[in-house]
Amino acid sequence: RDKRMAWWREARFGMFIHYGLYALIGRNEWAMSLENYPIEEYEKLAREFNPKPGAPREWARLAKEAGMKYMVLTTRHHEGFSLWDSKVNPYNAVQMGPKRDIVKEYVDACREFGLRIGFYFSLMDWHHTDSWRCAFDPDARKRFLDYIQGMLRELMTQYGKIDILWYDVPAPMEHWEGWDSLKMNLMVRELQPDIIINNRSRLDEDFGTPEGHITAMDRDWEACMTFNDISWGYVDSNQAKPYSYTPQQIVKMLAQVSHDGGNLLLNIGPAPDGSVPQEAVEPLTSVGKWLGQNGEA
Ligand code: FUL
Repeated sequence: RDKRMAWWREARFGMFIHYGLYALIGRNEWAMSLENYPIEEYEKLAREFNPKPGAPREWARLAKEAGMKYMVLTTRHHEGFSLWDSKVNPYNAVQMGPKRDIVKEYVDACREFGLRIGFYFSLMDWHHTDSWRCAFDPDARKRFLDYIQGMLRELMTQYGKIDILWYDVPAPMEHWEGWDSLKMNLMVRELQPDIIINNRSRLDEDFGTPEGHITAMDRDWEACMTFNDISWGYVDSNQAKPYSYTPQQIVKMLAQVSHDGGNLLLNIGPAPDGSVPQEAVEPLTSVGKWLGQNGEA
């Protein structure tokens, strides 16, 4: 473990990107659930989803400028829409919407800018028909796990070397055995021997993930924080007030994680066309300059 964790323990600073159909709603990445969207209604968003060419390069360039060392992209959030070319999940960005593999564009951009590559992957899925039934119906559970493991296999084989797997929200099964996480993560490590896995598959694996607060843990840990306070997805300023951090606040968070031995994964929610909101661009650019001047970038 020490060997695979070495780069990560020195990295300190990464960019989290929450990008999906919820960007088009502009309120919260939980909108589908919070606002009770019927599935067919929500699916219509996929038709309008159209990131501008080169958007992932913009994210990577900004991350590099800010002094970040790695990125983690929501390859599929709770809404269930896959940003990659998936055979297992036809609800994806190659078959619908932009007809482009956004994960591939993202991976290429990370490599171009010399950033380590992380995949966020939600276990909970509001779109799949078995997603709740799987908690009590063994047949549904089998179908759902095949679906989850099939998608993971695609992500772990279609894009070359991947550095981080960032699971999220293991609902509805309440125990790792329900998810068959031991087998699932063994498969992941077989396909990606050096990958680092977080603690959200109901198994502890490589690092802890305090969310929305910076609290040291007595193990490897990474605090994730977001520009929009309670939202991780894009917040449209006509609907709600986007919240920003000042460069000073970011530097302070970085000092705190460095002091307490953790990492900071700072989140941006790109706009519907994939561009980074100004509220994030300005402070991140200043932080990069500040770090550069202090010889750390
Ligand atoms: C949470 C999710 O439910 C949020 O939408 C977000 O992705 C955050 C990082 O993790 O648990």
